[in-house]
Amino acid sequence: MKKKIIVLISYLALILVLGGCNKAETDKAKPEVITEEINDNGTDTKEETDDNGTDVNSETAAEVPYKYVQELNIIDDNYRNFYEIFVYSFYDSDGDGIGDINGIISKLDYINDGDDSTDSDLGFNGIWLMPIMPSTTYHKYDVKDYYNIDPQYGTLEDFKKLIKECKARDIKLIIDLVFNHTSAQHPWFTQAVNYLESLKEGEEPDLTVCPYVGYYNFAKENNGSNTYYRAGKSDYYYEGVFWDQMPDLNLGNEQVRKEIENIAKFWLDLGVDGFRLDAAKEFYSGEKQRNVDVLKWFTDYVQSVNEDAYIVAEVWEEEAAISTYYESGIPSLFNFPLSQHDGLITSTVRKLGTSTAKKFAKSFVSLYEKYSEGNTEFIDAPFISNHDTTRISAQCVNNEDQMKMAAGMLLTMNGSPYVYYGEEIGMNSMGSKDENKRLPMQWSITDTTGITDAPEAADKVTQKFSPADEQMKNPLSIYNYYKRAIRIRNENPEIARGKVSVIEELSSEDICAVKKVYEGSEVIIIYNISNEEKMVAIGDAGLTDLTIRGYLSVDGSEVSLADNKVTLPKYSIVILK
Ligand SMILES: [Ca+2]
Ligand SMILES: [Ca+2]
Repeated sequence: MKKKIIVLISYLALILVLGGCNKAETDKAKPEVITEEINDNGTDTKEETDDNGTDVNSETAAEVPYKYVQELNIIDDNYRNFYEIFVYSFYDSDGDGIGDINGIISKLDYINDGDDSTDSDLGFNGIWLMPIMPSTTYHKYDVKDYYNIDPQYGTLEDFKKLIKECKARDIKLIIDLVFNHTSAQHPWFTQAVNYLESLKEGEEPDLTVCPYVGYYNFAKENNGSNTYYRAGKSDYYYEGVFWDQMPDLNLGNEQVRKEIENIAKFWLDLGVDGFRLDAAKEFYSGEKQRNVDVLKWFTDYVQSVNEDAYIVAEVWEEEAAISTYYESGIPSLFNFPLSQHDGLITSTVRKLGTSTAKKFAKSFVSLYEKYSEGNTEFIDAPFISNHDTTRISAQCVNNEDQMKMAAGMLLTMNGSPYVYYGEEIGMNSMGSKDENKRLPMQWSITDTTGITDAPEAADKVTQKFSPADEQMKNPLSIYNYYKRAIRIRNENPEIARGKVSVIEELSSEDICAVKKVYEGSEVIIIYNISNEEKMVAIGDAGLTDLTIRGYLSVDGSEVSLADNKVTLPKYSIVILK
């Protein structure tokens, strides 16, 4: 029996529940938590909106058979499964409404508890923290001090504890490092502007008196550019590609490079495993080769400190440009062509345009070939969504089957996939406003402990899918889909590291079949990217004597293999070996 509960926590009620946690913050937009209908297993029954015909109930949920759990086979290298955390919205440990470092520590067991004998975590073995350094904004991409933790998030002592806890779980921890620009309140910038303001008419700046003038891109003319702003009351303008409060650093200045090296060394010495570099395309806007040179210098420096350090950069570009950036020797670049609503994964799942399953395989193999031209050792960094994009729920218009399928495709890609916090429970974003893509992690509706306030400018966004605590109890939830997908990845190192080829004779509009070979070991991955059951005669491709290593299905249906024929339920993925 389904017991339907209408849970509606209004703005006012939420404030009542949170009690004294928010004192001066009552003007902040709170996420309106509305879960339309929840049965006693926590499954969103979605009576009117379910266009998939999924009949999910606790009876079937409790009996989902799965007999393919394998031993974990995790290799200690830079092929990882990363979880991207926006600290502000993740978990609040001290009741001030803002997520913090101690909040992450208290939720590490959710990400990876470091104990293979239990099955209570998601299994991520990498974490990317969005910026944690002192800043003027909620998102903290404008850094005021590169050697500390923003007081909203905690202290360096808290951060050292987080590093220790991550190491105990074999989680690699990388942090966002923003050096295209600083905050306009960084002392380098304020000193430079003060100095320029002090110059007499016609007097030229003397870098031996104020070296910080050389740290930024000051000019006497703005040349009609809309990225140059007047520097205080001085006669000078400065470059701020993103915002007037984010002055761009002059990365050609040797002193600036030395500062950045010192900053990187500081964090590496604390124990971080590497960095995510923000806005690498804007180091020198429009000058690709100079940006490649910056990445090469930074990568060489970081790996001279720690040869195993890992770096991934944001280069929001198409495949040819990304390939060129790989010439820097940087280990990873985000695979933007796969991402977002019109990217390769979501457009294939939704069959947008001329997308087919076969083209999906051919396209990602061709992406890998292109990236290899830049660096044969590249580690792809696939993702579907991040803090700058719409969430997968929006990309798939809340179609749960397609959201799961997209996740399954991501988590069977080569390289180090990145999952943005909350995607594992299908969190919703709304529109293009950034704050609405960075909403509080929905841990629970009934227990508000640790749930953060929304960023101030966020709108009320209805969360369509159940919160984490409910989904964890439901074997057919999005959460449990992610968990199994990551588990399969952690069981089969070929998935991340194997040399890929498309099995053309088995691939079609709805079916995609690939082979991955890693150190002589071969797996076959077959995807049914359609809403119907499909039978694939693998014998037609000469594939015999294979067994099922694991599979993913969206509704608990089993994948079966008999007489060299695989039966794949709608939107399912099987790994054969
Ligand atoms: Ca807090
Ligand atoms: Ca720049």
